[in-house]
Amino acid sequence: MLTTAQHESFAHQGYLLLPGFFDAAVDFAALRAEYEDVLATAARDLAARGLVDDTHADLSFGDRVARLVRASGGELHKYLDITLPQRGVGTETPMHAGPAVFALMRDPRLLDLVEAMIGPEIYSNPTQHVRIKPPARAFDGHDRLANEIATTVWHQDQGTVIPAADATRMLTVFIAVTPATKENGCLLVAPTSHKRGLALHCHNARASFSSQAIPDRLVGEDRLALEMQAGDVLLLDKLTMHASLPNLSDEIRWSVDLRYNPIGQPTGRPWFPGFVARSRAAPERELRDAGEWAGLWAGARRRLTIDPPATFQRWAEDDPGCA
Ligand SMILES: O=C(O)CCC(=O)C(=O)O
Ligand SMILES: [Fe+2]
Repeated sequence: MLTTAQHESFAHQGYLLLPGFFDAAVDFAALRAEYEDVLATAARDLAARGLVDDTHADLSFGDRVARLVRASGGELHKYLDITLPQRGVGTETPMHAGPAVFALMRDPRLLDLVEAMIGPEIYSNPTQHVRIKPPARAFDGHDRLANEIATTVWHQDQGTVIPAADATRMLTVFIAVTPATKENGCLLVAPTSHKRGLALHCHNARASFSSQAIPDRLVGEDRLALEMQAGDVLLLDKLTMHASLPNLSDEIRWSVDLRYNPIGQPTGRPWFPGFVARSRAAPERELRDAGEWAGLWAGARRRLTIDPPATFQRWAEDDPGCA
């Protein structure tokens, strides 16, 4: 699946870009169709909740996302993402766990790639996102939303899971559903930064949502904008520092980022459900039913409504290194 040179490049650089891994027109057709429905349902639900005045059914997918995310004060993005939020989960908190996303997470070619990296006993880590980023101009005058949705601050994925998972071999798989360019907000990576270990992350004061960012001085000078075509896949080491640029184009930037780890290792988000994506040793343990997967998330939502985790964040907001 991967050449020795590719393995070596990942080990040295902390990332590996695989151009043309998927055929976007073919492989993302079901995902796109599913999201037409997700968006339509979200629009109706937001209107029913009184959060938007208009469902904007006449707009194209991308324009509709841009209009509704702004009008709903960011609430739309909960419906589009494939995880629950890190706080404030209630019985009605929306999220998406549908069959096309599930099929992508279990795609045999993708799992072959993951197997080449972490071995054949593969657990789908619940640290996972569908990101449909509207143009930044959709947020004009609404900086909080722009900072939360339109860009991603510098971070390491290991910093987004609890320390119990520090020894876990977690691999990030970033899938470009649309092109990701410098103009529309592609990823930035700091090559070889994974060799420096886990960096301090500080509270990001520009977002009301509690995200933590690596202070700029710790990122270093070497920053690479990784442009991707639709269908390209990027692997990231859990310690590679990365961020994203703002979307300054007129169209959405859409990606799916997934994580996998060997079965039995802590995911770092024990209150969210993962599943066995592939097991050569015990294939009967694989989860193959999208409905069951959605059920796991529904169960997590019920539990989180009653008993939310004390904290998701590793670093205290008043960490002395952040002063
Ligand atoms: O898409 C983005 O802006 C951020 C993606 C990311 O942080 C990841 O894939 O781990
Ligand atoms: Fe990340």
